[in-house]
Amino acid sequence: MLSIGIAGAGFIGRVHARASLLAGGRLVGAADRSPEESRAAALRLGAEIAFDTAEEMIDDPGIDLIHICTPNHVHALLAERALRNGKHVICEKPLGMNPQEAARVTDAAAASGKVAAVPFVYRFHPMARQARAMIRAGEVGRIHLIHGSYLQDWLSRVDDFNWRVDSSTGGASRAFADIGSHWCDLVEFVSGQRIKRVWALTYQAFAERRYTPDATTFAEAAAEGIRTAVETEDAGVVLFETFEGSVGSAVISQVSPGRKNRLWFEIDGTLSSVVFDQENPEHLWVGRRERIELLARDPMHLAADVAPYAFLPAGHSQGYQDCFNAFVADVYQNALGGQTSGLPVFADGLRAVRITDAVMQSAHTGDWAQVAG
Ligand code: SOE
Repeated sequence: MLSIGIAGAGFIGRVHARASLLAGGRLVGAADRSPEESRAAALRLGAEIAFDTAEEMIDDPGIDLIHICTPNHVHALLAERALRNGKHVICEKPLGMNPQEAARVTDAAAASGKVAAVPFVYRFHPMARQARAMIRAGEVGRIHLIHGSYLQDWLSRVDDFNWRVDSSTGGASRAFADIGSHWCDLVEFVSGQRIKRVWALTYQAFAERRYTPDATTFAEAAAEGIRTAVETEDAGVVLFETFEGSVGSAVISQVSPGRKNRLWFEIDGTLSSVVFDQENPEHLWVGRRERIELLARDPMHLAADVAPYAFLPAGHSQGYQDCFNAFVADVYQNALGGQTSGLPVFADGLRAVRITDAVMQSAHTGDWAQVAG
């Protein structure tokens, strides 16, 4: 049994905690922004010990694996410290505030021999993996186009608040670093292709937002907040070309009313097209000249290496938390010496930071930007 520590107890920290418990982790420690918030976090997550600081928890020899669920600006710092202390690490994206930081922590992970993963959990939707299996089996043919969007609306009002809006805690990019990274990771994982270069525009819905860094609720922020200039983007539109010669586009937005967590892609090939919608993950749309099919997630009819991720019978829907549960279970299995397929590791986290960096470069220069590495 792995002894676990979770740094950060917001929405995603709670998702990690549930997944960890289900994966057989012993939730030994929790840490948050202050000793009193750590005590509240330990209670909320069901951890045995509330550590005054994340650093203290990471240094504790009784902990085997750290989940880093803090604001972005300390991800690399805490991940490097955990690796130096001989811990396995799950670090939320982005892996670093820039490619240099992300590369440094990726190198540290490689040198450590520890499991170091990033929760690109949409890889664990069975029907996304089924699309990948169909592509690998040649059923889609040569890929022409990869396109889609990832749309949310939780920042669509001027008074919506989150630490991600502030570049000092979230980084230079917000919408693309936060969710465009998921979209790119998923379509590269499913298609087996890699983005070579990008041309991008970013968009800001509001030049100012009313928020205060210490507010913990939207209402608080809106009531007490002051109008502050916003440096990060609310949306982005990206064109891209892959090394394999396909072309594609993506619209990334956190200001699209009514879209809650709508990651959607279509991959069109010489033989067929496949469409996956994260908000309706129980099906995969498959288009052919002669007919259209809607494949249901049925463990009896999935590719052999996909079926294990469809752990409920057809009609018993699997969703977002199930993806996290499968991801954490695979990380723990690897940490205990096992082997799994398709685990998103720090090298994938570095790739996401490099793609984000190219998008921001292109948006700034107005030219195409090559994706490093
Ligand atoms: C907010 O945009 C968020 O929670 C992201 O941070 C997650 O990575 C994404 O999976 C859902 O939306």
